[in-house]
Amino acid sequence: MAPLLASMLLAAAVGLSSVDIAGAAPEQSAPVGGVVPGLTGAAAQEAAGEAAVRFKELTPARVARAEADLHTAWGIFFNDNASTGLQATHTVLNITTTGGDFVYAPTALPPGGACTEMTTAYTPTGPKLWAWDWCDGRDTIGKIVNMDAAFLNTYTTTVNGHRAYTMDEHRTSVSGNVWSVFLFNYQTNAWDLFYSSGGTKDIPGSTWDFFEIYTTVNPATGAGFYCQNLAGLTLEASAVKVMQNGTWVPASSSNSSLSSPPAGSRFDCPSLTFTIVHANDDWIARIGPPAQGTSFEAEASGNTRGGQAAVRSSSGASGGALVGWIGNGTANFLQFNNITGTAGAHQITIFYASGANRSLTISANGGAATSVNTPTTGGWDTVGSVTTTVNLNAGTNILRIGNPTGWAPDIDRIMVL
Ligand SMILES: [Ca+2]
Repeated sequence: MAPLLASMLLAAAVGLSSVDIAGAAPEQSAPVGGVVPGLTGAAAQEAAGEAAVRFKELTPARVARAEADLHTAWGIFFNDNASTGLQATHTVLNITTTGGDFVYAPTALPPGGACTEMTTAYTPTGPKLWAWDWCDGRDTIGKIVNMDAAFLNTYTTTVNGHRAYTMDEHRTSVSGNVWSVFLFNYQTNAWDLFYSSGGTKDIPGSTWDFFEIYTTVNPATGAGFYCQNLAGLTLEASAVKVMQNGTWVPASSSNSSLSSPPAGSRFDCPSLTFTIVHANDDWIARIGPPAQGTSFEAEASGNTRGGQAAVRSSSGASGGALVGWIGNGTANFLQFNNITGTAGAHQITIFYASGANRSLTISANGGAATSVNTPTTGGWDTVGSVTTTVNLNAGTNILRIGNPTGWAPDIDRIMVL
């Protein structure tokens, strides 16, 4: 008993210090910070409203009513009930649904007797994140937050081109089976506590449920209302990990199972597609075609590379090359000379590789420079991305990337929308 207890305590203790996520991810050694602001108790129930009622009524009888009011879902089921934690990075969309539809993408209930199921919900009253408490018969929403501007500014960053938050739920005390959920605070670089609960879990199973809907078909379109609400948008969940024997390991076919990606029509949305980017820890749902941008390689011969800035080969980069030695003074810069666009604000996605937390500045046509944080991507040949907005003129534009005070990351390409 003693060695087992010791290993469990060790697992709980290292839960926040052994984090290892590739890409634009939280610091591995980030400390525990403050508490995520949000509603609890009766106010949480009130704020969730019908969204919570529907979720709770997920019973065989309800599913049998599928034709009139469809519920369906798809996700990972973990094999290992001895796990003591679950981590994942989840997209956040600014979506308000119509027609009474709800989309949960995803919900996360770790294996191993976890008390809390984190639910990312798109509802008729906007996007919300809440913690279901399934222990000791509470079966209630323990805490809820609106994923509004304040939330986005604090708890999200750009991961793989999408705005996303990172959660970590793990057992924080073996005694009493206490589980705590943390969100990574990108302002303080600490893990803020979202919710904590203990006791005995009283619902069966555990899952990381990527996409779950309650929808009604809109007669005007023949598809679920949500299908129109999310048209053209992408949901991604990456870096899904479970803690096994005290170590975070990616969700994989050896520790979890799933069926083949279902057809969108099963979800009353024929334009919905599911992609397993990497089994089983990286998933994408997309409704309709992705936004089409124009891509410009950093190493293209028509660009100007000032000072020490130079092309280098990189196996992970688009075109096999990127431009390094940018910044650390204004002389070392990368300049795109032929960016064509329409007048006005354009979304620019910068693809870069960096083995360290850095930043860059970007300016258009000699105008004021905007500073953009570029967190480590986990290596100098690992490409990640950040998205910013730049005002362009009609016709040809010049975009300069630099960093007057420190080194910038190595730039692979930019994509202009
Ligand atoms: Ca490139």
